[in-house]
Amino acid sequence: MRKSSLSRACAALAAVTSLALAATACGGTTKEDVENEGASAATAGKADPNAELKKGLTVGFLPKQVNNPYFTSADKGGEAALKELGSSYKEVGPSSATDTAGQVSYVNTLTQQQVDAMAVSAQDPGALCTALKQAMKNGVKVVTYDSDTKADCRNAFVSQASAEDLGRTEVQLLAEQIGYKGEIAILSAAQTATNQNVWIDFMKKELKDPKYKDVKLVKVAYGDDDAQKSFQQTQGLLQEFPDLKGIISPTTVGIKAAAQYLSGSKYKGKVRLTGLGTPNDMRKYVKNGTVEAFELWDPAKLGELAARTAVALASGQITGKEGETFTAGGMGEYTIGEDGVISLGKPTVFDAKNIDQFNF
Ligand code: RAM
Repeated sequence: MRKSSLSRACAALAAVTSLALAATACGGTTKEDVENEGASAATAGKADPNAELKKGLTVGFLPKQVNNPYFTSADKGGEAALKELGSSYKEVGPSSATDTAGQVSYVNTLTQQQVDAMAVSAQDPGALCTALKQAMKNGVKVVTYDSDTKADCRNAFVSQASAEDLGRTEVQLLAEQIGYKGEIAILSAAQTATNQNVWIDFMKKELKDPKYKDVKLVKVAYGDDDAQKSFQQTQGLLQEFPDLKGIISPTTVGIKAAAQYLSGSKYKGKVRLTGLGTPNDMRKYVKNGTVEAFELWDPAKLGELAARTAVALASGQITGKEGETFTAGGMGEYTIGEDGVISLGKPTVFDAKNIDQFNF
């Protein structure tokens, strides 16, 4: 789908003014029309697997949070891939992982700037929908990566790994370490975060297995991907539940802050900690005995796949429909799954034996 200069102007207008005003100037489109049409825009057109990859595109990355090292690595992976493909990269985004209004205005800004595609990690599943649908309606391809929105609010979601695998394996890792007995807690990111909430649902499902009958989940705390808040929440968990045996923190910011707290406390090595962290953040806590094992995928590969997906969409090779396939450069061939989900692969479990082989 090509952008007409009128639709580009309208997108710009919608982005800088209220939607209602833009709607009047652009032929009476209402907010509801945008919401309804977004769904068809998400799957419009036919894929041409032989289409050449376009060059000279601009892809905007909008992470949950710009000052988070996890997203710095992810977005650098996207930037390198775009450079290799002859396209341009830009990054915008809020500094807090709980600034959904900020994310909405960044989506509008990217639409207004007429990028060809955007890669977004959503802080909240629903909050960005109207803005993302407006973007798609104006011919901007929308890829979510890391944290999804609703399926009809984007063209495709590049997922780090199966959400079910991630949720279940984190419980398995912790249960083994505490001998399948005792109280556990979860230290999550923002309360609205799509990715963490899906993983936590699978953790709860895993805990229903009779083998965990002596394991009790006592609380889910939220550190908002803020180092200080996550540190304080860990401290609070130990105060509230002095018998706590373990914590799962499915966020790179949370697990690092929890490890920092535990390693300087009397709980070091006694209260077990696992979850999702980067090897570079966690190395010292594995070496000093605070953490035994945790997991993650390579964030740079996730960013690279998001960029390659964005370019394949903008080139018409794929539309985001289940069953379509495309070659993501050196990463090989990917097939789009149910609901437009593309899965990067399996996460890696890090422990004292292998952690020094990784540098991210
Ligand atoms: C934090 C963010 C991100 C998540 C990782 C594991 O950096 O919450 O969304 O995927 O942790």
